[in-house]
Amino acid sequence: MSTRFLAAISLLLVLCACSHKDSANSQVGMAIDSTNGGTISGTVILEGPCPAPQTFLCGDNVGCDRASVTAQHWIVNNGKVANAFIYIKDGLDNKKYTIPTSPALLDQRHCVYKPHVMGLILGQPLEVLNSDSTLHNVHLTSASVGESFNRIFPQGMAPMSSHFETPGIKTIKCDVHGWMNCYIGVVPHPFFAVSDSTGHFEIKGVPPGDYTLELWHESTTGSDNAVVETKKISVKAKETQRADFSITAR
Ligand SMILES: [Cu+2]
Repeated sequence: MSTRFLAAISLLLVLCACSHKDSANSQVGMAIDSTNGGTISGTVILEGPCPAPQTFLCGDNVGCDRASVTAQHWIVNNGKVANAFIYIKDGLDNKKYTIPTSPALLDQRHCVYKPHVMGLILGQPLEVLNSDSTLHNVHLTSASVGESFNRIFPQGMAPMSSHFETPGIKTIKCDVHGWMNCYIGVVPHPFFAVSDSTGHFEIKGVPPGDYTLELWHESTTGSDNAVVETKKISVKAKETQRADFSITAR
């Protein structure tokens, strides 16, 4: 066996080993550094009037197990806004983070989606359930080309599993019950949060650095008219950086 042949085989083995290692890394990705990472913490505050809640009568939809539904467009308590989606928009470069294999869960219960606003990491599975004794459909309406779906969801059907191909705010509707909608923020990293009923949100384990933070909140007139606010933020290791948002409803 010639020296040149052995050298070629050795080179091939090294290349194979390297490509295997890269492939493994891209699947695993980075974990959140909960020890040295910083925290972004804030409150979402409503400036100005709150849109009046819209109530829909369930009528013949006995499977909803309720008489009426109040739309979840603006949930505001003492001037603090729930259901705002806050995430790091820029500054993480191309860091790849571990994608959870456990699905993010979206339920249909009493003819509303629970949760109304949620986030997941791009590539993470989405599992949709139907806890109602009635028919729904799950209609993804604001998605990239080739990503939309519209699936019938009868009572008792097994959970539906899906995933997203692109980042962005996705809108899901039920065409059977016109008031049913929800939003899923899909981002390529784990640094996102949804404000709670007190308007509070917190994003932990953020690597030290300078970022653009973005807030998204639905409007009463559709996802094309959503409230979007950005702010620059500097995160330091092990410290909490305050990032309050004041938004106006529409
Ligand atoms: Cu429905």
